Amino acid sequence: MSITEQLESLRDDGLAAIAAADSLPLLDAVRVEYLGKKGSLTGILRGLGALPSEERPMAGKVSNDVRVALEAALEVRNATLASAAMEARIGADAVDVTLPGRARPVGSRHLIEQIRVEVVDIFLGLGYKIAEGPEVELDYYNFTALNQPPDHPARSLQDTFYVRDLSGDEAVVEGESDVLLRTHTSPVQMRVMEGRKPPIYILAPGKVYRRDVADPSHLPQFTQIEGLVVDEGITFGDLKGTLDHVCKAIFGPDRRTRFRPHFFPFTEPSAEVDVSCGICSGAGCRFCKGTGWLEILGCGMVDPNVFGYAGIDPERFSGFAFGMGVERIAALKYNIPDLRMLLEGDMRFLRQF
Ligand code: 2NL
Repeated sequence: MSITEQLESLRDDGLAAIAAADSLPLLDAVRVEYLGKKGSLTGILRGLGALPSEERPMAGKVSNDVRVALEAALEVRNATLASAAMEARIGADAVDVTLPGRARPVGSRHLIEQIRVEVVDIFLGLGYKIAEGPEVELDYYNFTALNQPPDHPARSLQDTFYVRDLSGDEAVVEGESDVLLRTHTSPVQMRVMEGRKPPIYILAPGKVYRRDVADPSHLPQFTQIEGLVVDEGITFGDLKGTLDHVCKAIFGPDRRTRFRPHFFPFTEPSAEVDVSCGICSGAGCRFCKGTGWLEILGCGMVDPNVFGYAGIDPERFSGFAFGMGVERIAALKYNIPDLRMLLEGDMRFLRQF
């Protein structure tokens, strides 16, 4: 095979290899194979000097033509592959702005919290201040100061979570601890009365604890809202007017209230308040067990003994107090058959509110 034929064969192989290279690294490998320092064309060029002198000019021209042809083909192929690679990168990174977004679940206030805020707002509108206190309380503020002396049945171990010191520093005999989880928020109000002079218009919302097994109408931990007014000349009429307004604000202006005599150790006289049934408007139905009424809170005039513990002169001041369970109000307002549903965290239930 003449040198010209060798060069033309090399050119054809090279052009075919360039056309077949389908990526930039492969194309570069082809370039090195033919035009690199140890490439096949370079090898031939080096051998030109050994040719007879009459063949050299022709061989020099043809090899130069082959080099130019290969370089031109490499350049064209390189441009094609580079733009294809760029297209691929752009395609892979592309953001499809027409895709629907991923919806994030939106949170909302738990029903208990909604009602707590609603009731708090009603009392803020009447000029009351919010008071808070510890959930781990002294027996004195939870019971004794509220007219429940140490032998009072409501203090029973059965009803109260007593807190024991397990550090070993102070051995507390079971049943003799004076620290407990508050069973109502009344101790908050005792502390306020002890700490400042009337007039007092306060609302004490918060968690309370009772040693109950959870069932449809009881929870071992629930949310209570208590209120306390102490001023000169406060009467049972003020109590009735205030709570009637509050019940209408919570349940709606068409609801009526009634006050039934009751007993609490810390108020005298005491009453339970019923609101007319929202299902039958008072006619009697299954929801109100045929009575036409739903019990929603307890209240009364502060017992003079309680004022005595608080250092308030019962001859000069009088007052009323009340307490309601937020979970119970939620259940009545939304027809919830079992208080435990409020604590289970089932979103299918909670999302309704
Ligand atoms: C109920 C009844 C009530 C009170 C709470 C109270 C607080 C002080 C003084 C006097 Cl500091 N009374 N609180 C009074 C009557 C009833 O709650 O059924 N709660 C769920």
